[in-house]
Amino acid sequence: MHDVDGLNAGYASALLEQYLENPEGVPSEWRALFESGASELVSTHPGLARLVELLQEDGNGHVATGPPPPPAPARAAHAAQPSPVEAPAPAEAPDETALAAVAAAMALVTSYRAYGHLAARLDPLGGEPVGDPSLEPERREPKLTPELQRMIPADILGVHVPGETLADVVPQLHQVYCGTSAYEIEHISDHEQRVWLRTVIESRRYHHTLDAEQKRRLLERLTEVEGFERYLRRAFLGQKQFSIEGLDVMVPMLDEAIALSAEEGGHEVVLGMAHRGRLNVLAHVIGRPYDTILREFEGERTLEAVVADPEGGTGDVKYHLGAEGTRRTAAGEITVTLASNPSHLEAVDPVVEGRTRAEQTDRSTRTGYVDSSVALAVQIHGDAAFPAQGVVAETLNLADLNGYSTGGTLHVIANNQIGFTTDPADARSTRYSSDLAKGFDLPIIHVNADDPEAAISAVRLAMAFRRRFGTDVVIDLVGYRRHGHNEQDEAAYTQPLMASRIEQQPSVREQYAETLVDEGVVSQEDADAMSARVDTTLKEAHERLKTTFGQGVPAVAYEGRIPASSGADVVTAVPAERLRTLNDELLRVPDGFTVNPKLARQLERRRVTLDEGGIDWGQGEELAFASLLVEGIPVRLTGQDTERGTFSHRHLVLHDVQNGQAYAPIQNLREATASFEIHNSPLSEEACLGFEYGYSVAAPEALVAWEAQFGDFVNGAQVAVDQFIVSGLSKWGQTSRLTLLLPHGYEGNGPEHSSARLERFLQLAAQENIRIANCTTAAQYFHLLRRQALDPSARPLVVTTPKGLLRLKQAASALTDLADGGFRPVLADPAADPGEVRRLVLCSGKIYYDLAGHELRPEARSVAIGRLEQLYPFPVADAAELVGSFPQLGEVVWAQEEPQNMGAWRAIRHRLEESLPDGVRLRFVGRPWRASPSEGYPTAHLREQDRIVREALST
Ligand SMILES: Cc1ncc(C[n+]2csc(CCOP(=O)(O)OP(=O)(O)O)c2C)c(N)n1
Repeated sequence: MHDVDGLNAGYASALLEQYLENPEGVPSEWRALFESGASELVSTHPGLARLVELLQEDGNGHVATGPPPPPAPARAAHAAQPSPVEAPAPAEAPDETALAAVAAAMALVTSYRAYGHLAARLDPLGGEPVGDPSLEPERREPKLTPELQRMIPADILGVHVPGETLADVVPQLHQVYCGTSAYEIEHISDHEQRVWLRTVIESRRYHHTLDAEQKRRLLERLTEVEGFERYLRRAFLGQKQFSIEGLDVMVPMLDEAIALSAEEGGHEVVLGMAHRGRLNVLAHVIGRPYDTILREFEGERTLEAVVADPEGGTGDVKYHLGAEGTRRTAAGEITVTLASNPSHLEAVDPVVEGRTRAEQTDRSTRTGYVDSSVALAVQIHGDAAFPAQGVVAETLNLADLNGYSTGGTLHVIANNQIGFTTDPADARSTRYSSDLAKGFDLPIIHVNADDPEAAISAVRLAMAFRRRFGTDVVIDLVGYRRHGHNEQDEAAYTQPLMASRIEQQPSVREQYAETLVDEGVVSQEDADAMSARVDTTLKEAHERLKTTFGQGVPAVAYEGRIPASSGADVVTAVPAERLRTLNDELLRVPDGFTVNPKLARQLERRRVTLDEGGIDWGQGEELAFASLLVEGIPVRLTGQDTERGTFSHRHLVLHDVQNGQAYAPIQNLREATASFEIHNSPLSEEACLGFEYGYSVAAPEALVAWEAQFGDFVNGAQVAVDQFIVSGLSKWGQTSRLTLLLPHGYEGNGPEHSSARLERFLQLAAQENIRIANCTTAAQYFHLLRRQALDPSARPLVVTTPKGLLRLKQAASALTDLADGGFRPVLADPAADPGEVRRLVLCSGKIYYDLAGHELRPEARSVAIGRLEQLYPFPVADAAELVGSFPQLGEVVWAQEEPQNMGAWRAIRHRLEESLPDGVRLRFVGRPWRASPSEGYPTAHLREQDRIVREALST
């Protein structure tokens, strides 16, 4: 039996607590002790011994038990009944009674920690909390009557609130866990995090007590926030402003997060948010002058105020625009960036993470050095959007991954208890908007938005948690929406009771002013004067603005806008000697590192290809990357299974067969002066592509590439493509050199492993917003990648990449192809005799090899086969030159594998027509109009492929 002589009270109570939480979690001898009887334990613990004495004095140790009262009725629509209270059987002997009472007390403490939030006063509109029977001492078994509570010593309970006995502790726990702040922490699987959170929450370590000056400043801030919205509403009746009112405290909360980030040495805060309160954040958190915002409102009324975009962009509505500002804090200056975002709620989440990660990464080192204290990501979510938009979950899943972590994001749910006109009961299947975050082990702090001091404390706790554990944390800021969804909506149509309740609700500024007047911190006159000052400032800014009308408005200079270029002047060839050196290094592993022998044989082939030819796709790619690294251009490549490559063609990361250790020769090039980041991504498209977009925007000097497993899957990231990649330049003047690698080609693998939906990218291409290429040789790919990295004009690039061609001999290249020349947007037919050619078959991508290798090809001497390697911007001059090089030309055939309603045809048909000399016909050959991209049966595929090629070549 266990020797309990050395038993220490704290240890015993910790074990008992653990035992009550999870009996299997304590050592077996202790379990036996707890289960077998209490006397030994009681005799060793002074607190327990004292309790036994008290019980004995109280009358033989009998504790009132009796049947538990009936459960409280559920008061919320989706109130789930908590698990029944478990308590030990009634005890007779004082020892056992003592232990049972302590167990009940501990279970009560545990309930406060786990379910206290259910009884918290979180709703500023006074909604009653659902409560929980497990929080009621008298429903415990044995009943924790006030008398018994006074007998149970606090020190045995492992709590961090002050008090001598349970009777002192209960109200303290109630205040901590059921006040205007509440916590969900008990789901966290990391014991250290759980214990840390309990300790700091109960000891109120981050509970911020403001001095008089701080209170006054907070009131001033709330006055500015409210005054701004009120002024806009008065001056621009009915214009959309998506007022923050009801969640006003969000602004001082952001102030606090920014100040704390600066204190921790941060130099940037990257903020993502939707429409709600955005103008207020722009004005007060980013520091955009009032007149610039007022100008946009005026712009809706008078063209005089409109800023024409000099480069033909569409611009965007004012509550989507990003901005950057510098904030002065006690710890120094810090940059605050608000990311531009589309209407698509939460789509900006991964973009913010990518931007933050780029800010945190030093790209001058081999693998990139990430310091998460440098930048902080802050995401503000809507309460309807957070649980319902899948990209939120995808983004949360990035948080702790090697290639994606930003060391903890501060999430704030701007919870106004409504989504447009939709009530929570129709918006989510969970109790709280924040519940998704529980699955990611994140602590959740709920706070009533009408208690500004509690809201500030929530930020302090959240930031301390981030600093300590480097993981995400969620604040669910529970407020309301003072007006309709926007200023044109009438909330009373759909939520009449809530709307009339809100009408009665004094604003947070009014309430706080009253509190401070009561506390003697400010006088009512002071508080009124604050409001008047804010109003005057806005009026004056507005008047000043009006005097500028008609004077010609200076055009907004879009930061980062770089005019497009053809990239023709960029030198992409690399001297042969340098390529040889790099190639040798790419094949080098440290002594003692054992490469898989089968793979080693494949890699060895790469040694001879520089002399003998046969540089394949993977080798061309790694030589492009390596050559950039020694030129000081950082590269980041991510995607599903990208380290090896979906088609096992890349192998940039090797794994020692003996010990599994990974080694990437490309991260160990002697002369590299920039980082090579490579990561297998999680199985997400939307968040991963959004992340890389954000990264590429913040790292304009780097080549950032994202690879789809198959191109077909990129449409899972369609929002990132439509709303950011192709339109960001036009809307926000924001572009990048993000590169999408999309495996594409008809090889009989069915409707979902054939098409990257080239047609969609072509449809979205305009005003030189992106580049689209579909190249056919390793050398073309090599030059394309280098051009993309080196072109001073940045644009996203979409590359449809091959599968079968990865190893096709004819698609491989020789060293001279890399060492000379550059990317060619059009490839002519080397075998054709121009004088003889009557038909030009033009195609793009893999079908070229089907045509060139077909049995009919040698006979078809009047046919030339040209390749369009760049589809957008359409190479007008090169295409015209090719067409014009055949004097006898009678027709041009556009041949494609894709159905007629897909592929490149419909987007480039007019381009081809424009390039045709008089009398030359244009004809389409390919799959007919189809609802699905390709056949599901390999034999049907082969037949169709053969038909297309025959039709193109038959004369
Ligand atoms: C992906 C997407 N679907 C639908 C909408 C249309 N919409 C705009 S605001 C809104 C309600 C959002 O509610 P919530 O997330 O709670 O934010 P709130 O407006 O209440 O601040 C909806 C459905 C949208 N913007 N984005």
